[in-house]
Amino acid sequence: MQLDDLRRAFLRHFQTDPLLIVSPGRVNLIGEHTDYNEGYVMPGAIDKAVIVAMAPSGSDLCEVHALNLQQTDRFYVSHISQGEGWQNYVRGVVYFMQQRGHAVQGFYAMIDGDIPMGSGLSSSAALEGAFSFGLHQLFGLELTPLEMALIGQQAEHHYVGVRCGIMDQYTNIFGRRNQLIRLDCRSLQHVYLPFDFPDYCIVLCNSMVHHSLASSAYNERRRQCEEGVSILKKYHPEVKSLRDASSAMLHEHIQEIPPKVYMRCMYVVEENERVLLAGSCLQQGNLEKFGDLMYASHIGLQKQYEVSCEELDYLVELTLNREDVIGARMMGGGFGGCTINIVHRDAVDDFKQYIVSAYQKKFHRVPEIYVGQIVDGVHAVD
Ligand code: GAF
Repeated sequence: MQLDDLRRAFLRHFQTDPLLIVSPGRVNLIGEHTDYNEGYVMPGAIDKAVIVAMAPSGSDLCEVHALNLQQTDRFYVSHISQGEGWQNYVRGVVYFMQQRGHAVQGFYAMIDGDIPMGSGLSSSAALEGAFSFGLHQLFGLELTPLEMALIGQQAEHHYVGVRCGIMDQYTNIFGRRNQLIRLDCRSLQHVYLPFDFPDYCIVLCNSMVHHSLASSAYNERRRQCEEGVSILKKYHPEVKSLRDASSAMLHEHIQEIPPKVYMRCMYVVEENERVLLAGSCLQQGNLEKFGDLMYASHIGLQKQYEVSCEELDYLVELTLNREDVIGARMMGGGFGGCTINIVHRDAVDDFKQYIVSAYQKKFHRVPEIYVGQIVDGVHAVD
């Protein structure tokens, strides 16, 4: 549904003109599972978005329609409790806005958009961002952009139950057209790095699988990283998170660190180094080297962090003998969703056909392929 259709549907249903919010999903070029280890990431907002129409209800009531799912949620700002599924992204945001002292009032909302769910493009952060930004606009609240991102993350931790890092919410708020965000997840400071290569584009291959263990495995990885830190800390008190660890330190304590935990931690330490290197490659225009780092990241996610799956591995493997692909890797939390690829612009059509036919032959499932543009973060439209 386009914005104008959403505006009309809202007007028909609620008899009032809405504020319209466009809230993008994200891609991440490199730096996976580093955010909750206070490390580095390199994401950007993409041109697939959640769109939300909203207006004050004039009372305590919040009524939210999810058009794609044909579901409605109703709750009162004075009595917010956990709901089910997608409802928690909205309820959680409203709850934590209030907790931070912002006077949110009742509202009507309609949600639509084109971010495929479970694709690893973070439709959840887009939904959170749409509401934290939208309600801030609607009620003239005084939230800083960083606070909006943190509210989304709190909703995710305490209402949804995934102990995610800050990357997705941050990107949704701070995204900027044709720029990647190199974010330091400890200081929450970022620099923008131009990603504007006329000959290359970002292509996403959606495996169309979403394994159900994703959120429990995510929390387990996080716990394993914390276990690694608690062992290193005994000998290196300066280690507050894996951001402060080195491969030499890990190696030094290999006897004491359980093997799985060791592998997870080593991956994170190496991935942080890759992000920093990848930033220099971008600044020097060295896409070849950048692509090599993407492949190395995938191998780490597959073999050390063990968050990939057969389908994602195959999608990456398919690119290895193609000269028109600079780099490819699984993206996001893992266990399904998309791979991200940097592909020569002239070869995109051929690349699509090749991937679709090979993947379909092997898994009897048609992957969806998107060419992504890096766009601005969440914003209101007229
Ligand atoms: C998910 C999480 F939400 C992010 O915070 C991040 O950890 C990512 O997985 C893995 O890099 O998208």
